[in-house]
Amino acid sequence: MWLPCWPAPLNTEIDRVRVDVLTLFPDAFRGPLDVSMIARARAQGLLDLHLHDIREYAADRHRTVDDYPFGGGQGMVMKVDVLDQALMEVQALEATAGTVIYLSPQGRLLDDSLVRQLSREPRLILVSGRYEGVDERFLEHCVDLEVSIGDYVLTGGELPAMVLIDAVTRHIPGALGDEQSPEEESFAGGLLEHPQYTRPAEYRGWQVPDVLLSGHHANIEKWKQEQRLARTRLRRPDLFERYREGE
Ligand code: 9D3
Repeated sequence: MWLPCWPAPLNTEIDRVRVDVLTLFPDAFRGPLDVSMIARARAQGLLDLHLHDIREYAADRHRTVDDYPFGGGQGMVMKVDVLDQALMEVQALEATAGTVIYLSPQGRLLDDSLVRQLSREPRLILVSGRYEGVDERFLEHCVDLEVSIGDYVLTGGELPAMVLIDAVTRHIPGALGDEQSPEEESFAGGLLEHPQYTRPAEYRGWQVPDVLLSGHHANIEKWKQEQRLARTRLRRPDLFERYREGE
C-alpha cells in the first residue's frame, strides 16, 4: 500500500481528514495546533482533530502505562494492554478504523510522497510514544505504519506527530486558502525554490538582481529556473539527481 512514488497525486477525493492522537501529553499539542493554518483548517472543519490521553485507558489504580523490559535493558516500555485498549476505544468512536501510525525512530522517513499519500486517507490515528518505546506486540498487531521524521534523537513522538499533522493538513483541499496550491511547490516540482526579494531594491548597497527589476517576464522566468537548478545541484544533489532522472 505504501509504495514510494514521486510525486504522488494531490488530494482530490477527500475534503476532510479526521486525526486522532494517542499520547501521554495531549497538552503539548494544544499550542502548536491552535495557531495559523492548522487552526483555520480546524475551524473550517477540514481537519477534525481529537486528542486522547493514553493514561486514561490504564486499568489499574496507579494508571500504569509503562513497565520494565523483559530480558532487562535501559528504561521503560509502554504496555501493550493499555495501548490496545486505548486504540480500540478510539477506533470505536468512528465507523472507519483509520490508518494507525506509530511515530518511531525506526519508521519510514517522512517525505513529500508519504505526506501526500497520508493526506488522502479519511482517518489517521497517530500514536506518540515516550520512554524507550512500546511493546513490540502493539506494533505487530495494531500498527499499519511506523514513521520517523529524520535521523536525530528526540525525547518522544509528540513533535513528530505535530510535524506530520502540519504537513498533511496543507494538502487538504482548501486548507491553504485559494491563493496557494501545494501542487506548485518546491517539492512538487522536485527542485528547491529560487531566491526572493522585496522592496527596497537597494539596502546598504545590497542590490536586488537587475533582471527582477527589468519587467522582462521571459528573462525573469529563465533566471528563476536557472536559480532553482543551480541551488538544487549545489545544496541537494540527491534531489537534483532525481529531477534529472524524471525529465
Ligand atoms: C536509547 C535508545 N534510543 C535509541 C537512540 C531509543 C529511543 C526511543 C525513543 C530514542 C528516541 C525516542 C523518542 N523518539 C521518538 O519517539 C521519535 C522520533 C525521533 O526521535 N526522531 C525522529 N523521528 C521520530 S518519530 C518518533
